[in-house]
Amino acid sequence: MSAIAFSLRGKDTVFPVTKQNSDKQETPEGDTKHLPDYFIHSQQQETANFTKKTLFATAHNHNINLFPTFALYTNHIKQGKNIMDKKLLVPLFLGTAAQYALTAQESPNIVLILCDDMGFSDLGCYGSEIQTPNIDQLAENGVRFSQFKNTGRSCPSRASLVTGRYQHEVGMGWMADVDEHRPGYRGQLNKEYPTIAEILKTGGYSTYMAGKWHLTTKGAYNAPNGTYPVQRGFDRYYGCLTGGGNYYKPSPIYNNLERVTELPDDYYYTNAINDSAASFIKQHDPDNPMFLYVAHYAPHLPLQAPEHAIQKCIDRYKAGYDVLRRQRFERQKATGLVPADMELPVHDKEFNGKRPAWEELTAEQQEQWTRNMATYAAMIEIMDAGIGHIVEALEAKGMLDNTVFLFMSDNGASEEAGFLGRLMADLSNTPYRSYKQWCFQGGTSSPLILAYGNSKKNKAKGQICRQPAHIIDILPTCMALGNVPYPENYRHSDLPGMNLLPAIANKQTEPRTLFFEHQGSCAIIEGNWKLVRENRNLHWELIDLATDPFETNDLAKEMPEKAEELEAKWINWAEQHHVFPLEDKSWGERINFYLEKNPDQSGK
Ligand SMILES: [Ca+2]
Repeated sequence: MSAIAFSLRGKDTVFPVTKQNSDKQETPEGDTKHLPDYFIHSQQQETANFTKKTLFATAHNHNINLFPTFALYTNHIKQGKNIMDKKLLVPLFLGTAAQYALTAQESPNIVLILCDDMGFSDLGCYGSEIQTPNIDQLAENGVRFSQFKNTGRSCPSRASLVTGRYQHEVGMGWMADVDEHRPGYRGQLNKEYPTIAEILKTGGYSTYMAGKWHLTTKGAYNAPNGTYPVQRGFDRYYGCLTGGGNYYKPSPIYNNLERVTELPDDYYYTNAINDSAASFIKQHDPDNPMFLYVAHYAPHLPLQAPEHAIQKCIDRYKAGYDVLRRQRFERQKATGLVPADMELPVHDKEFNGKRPAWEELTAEQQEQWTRNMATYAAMIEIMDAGIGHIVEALEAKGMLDNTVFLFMSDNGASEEAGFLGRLMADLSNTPYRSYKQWCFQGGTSSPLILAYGNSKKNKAKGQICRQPAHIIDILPTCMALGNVPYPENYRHSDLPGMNLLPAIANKQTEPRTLFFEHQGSCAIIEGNWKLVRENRNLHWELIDLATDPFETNDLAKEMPEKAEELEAKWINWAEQHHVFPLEDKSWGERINFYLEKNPDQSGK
């Protein structure tokens, strides 16, 4: 089917890409080999020196050995412009929060928290042994989604999150590493489409962002080109334009449009993000509603955490992944996140036909896996603790009762750390198949929690929402929460996503079709049916999600007409969203090819 479809487009040159060889060729987005030069000394040196002195002094005064605190970032942030809009506009908007479970007398503050490469089962409230009490508290006060989907990769998910559109439509069909000068693959956001910050500002919101942006093309990391966070609607920004590559020395870090080139010895990026977010809250004028986007790098590779935090977790991983995976699955069934009558699958397909049992690993492999998994868990627990500080900052400011939190991951857990890494991701993505960057459930499934700070405002407290949701839905949901309509001065008002507030109020949402594509891995979900393929050179698999949510049974040969129907719909979507032509080159070859072809990488 697919071979015919693509040959009609003249795609007769095929470069076979299997999962195995693409693993070797590709490099995760956090790899420092793809980052620009660190420590660019410029006219901002004076600022950097001031910052360093302030950071060291504050750390010393608070007797902190490992982590910078909340206050450390205040001085970073104070150097930025304060352009808060005092006007509070509350335009009419159909389908507002007031109609549904979450109600408020005024536009609520919105805290949108995104983490990076965290699997479906990695939160306590999604079945994990990883201790996430602060996120679990949000889940207890709010609603957990069991069928929330992302795009399977960082840049595309972030593009969809902040624009409410499929990634290719806004120019982020692949990664920020190169501007391919193709409409769907510019490596940054198309300025024709407003961001969530630009939209909410028109409703009187003050807008802040801390963390990983990943929506500016790499060629512009050293020179603001109109696509940096404060150039796309955020009043204030502190964070790294890319993932950062290193939790102790991420790069390139910006404070608004100023490059931050020196960091204290005790710097840890996850804490810097949470502390910056808390600092923005402290400085916020509560006369305006606040939109705060907290974009974590954790628990993306590299595995880096303080030793004491790793040691706190290490004993629980000595049981091995078979026991832990079973325990996670049983908790998911008990909670209602997966059907209670399902059996836990073993995804042998992802291990060349035979996934090893824990007992089959060597003692050295078991020890290494245990250490790696404890480090991964520690990275999530540190993130969770910082989210607790964000909640405390809101409470101290008297803003908590009128704040809505949304928490999610940009894609499923990654198997980029080799064989043992794949066995980690297999646990993280329990019970789903496959990993980050592929369009199977393990790559595109994430927790989604939506909760009011004041649990009394959330009539659906503690419930599981089983209706399908997608990362394109977050923007229209936030618009509905804030009573903010699509700005008249922008084109493209036809948002593809939906407001999720009716779904959490147990109102049945309209049936719809969801689409996926990343590096030739493609999928379409319509009702209970999913058509999915690992890459464009492999056949489509037809899955009945009603009976087989873990994607173990391919029905394509039994139901070819259904498969063809869904494939035709996927092709129609792809043709309308700048997806074609698909690119088969490996990570490095693809970047080099387009760099040579398009010397202008300024993104202007
Ligand atoms: Ca990611």
